[in-house]
Amino acid sequence: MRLLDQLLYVVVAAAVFSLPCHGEDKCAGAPGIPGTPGANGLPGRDGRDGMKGNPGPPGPMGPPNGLPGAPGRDGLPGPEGGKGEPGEKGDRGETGPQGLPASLDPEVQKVLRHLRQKVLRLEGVLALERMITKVGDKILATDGKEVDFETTRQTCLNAGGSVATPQNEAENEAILGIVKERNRYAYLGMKEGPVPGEFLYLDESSLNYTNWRRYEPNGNGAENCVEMYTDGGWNDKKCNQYRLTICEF
Ligand code: MAN
Ligand code: CA
Repeated sequence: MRLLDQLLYVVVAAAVFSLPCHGEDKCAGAPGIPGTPGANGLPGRDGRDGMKGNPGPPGPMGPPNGLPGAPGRDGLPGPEGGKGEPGEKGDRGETGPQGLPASLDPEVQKVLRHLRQKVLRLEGVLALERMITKVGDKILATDGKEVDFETTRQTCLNAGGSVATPQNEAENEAILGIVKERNRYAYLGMKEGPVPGEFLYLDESSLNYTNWRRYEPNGNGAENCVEMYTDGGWNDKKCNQYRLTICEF
């Protein structure tokens, strides 16, 4: 390319040399010979780095008996394990928000009305079948068995009640109804206390109603239990007799 430039130069110069002077007063002199081309400039700056090449092929296999390679990566997680032992009981939580008192809660009252109605219906059925006797807030019932006093006490306790204990005339009459119906004497829920002739309820409190038969109690410490006769009168009696079990609930 540079050679071509020089050649062009020479040709142009020759053409200019050969130009005739067209009879003017003054004629321009012939142009001079162009000077020699200057020396080459300094080399340019280095270009920018090229892009990173692709990774090279794997290297050749190492010699046998070489050192073991680094451990491989972790495998996939295994299946879920079984349920663990229950943890310890946590701390008690904070107190919840204050609710309405049950007496003012219409929902609670509605449930209670329904429950009371159901219980009354069931009691009606049981009374009709003569399985229970209602007197005041008490319910009386017998299993028809005749056993000693301790067994009577245990039977009533196991049933969630206690030995029938007349505390007023109405209760005495209600128990009497069962005694007459079965035509069997029954032990009552009372026992002789430390003072002979003084009888107490089974919780050891004093009697607030009595219906002793004439001349009773007469055991004077030898008859520690109380039975009801078929006329409703009471007699102090030994505790090992077999008497009709009547419980109250
Ligand atoms: C028997 C017993 C006594 C009772 C008298 C009444 O001896 O039952 O407890 O007092 O009869 O006559
Ligand atoms: Ca007696």
